[in-house]
Amino acid sequence: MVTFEVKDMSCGHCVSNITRAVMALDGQARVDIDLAAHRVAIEPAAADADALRQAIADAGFTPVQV
Ligand SMILES: [Cu+2]
Repeated sequence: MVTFEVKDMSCGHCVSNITRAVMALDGQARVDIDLAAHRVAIEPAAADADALRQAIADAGFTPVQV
């Protein structure tokens, strides 16, 4: 499990953008997002933590691994 705090994730649109970015990188990943807590928890199938962080950053967000 790889968990990020994403403080600039603020609405459902952000949630779907982040989910799409992660799934584009790793189509078998499980993504669990808690919008209120600004937490993105990912159970990757193939991608490593740094690739996941980069994919979320490329989608326009600021992920910090926790
Ligand atoms: Cu948003």
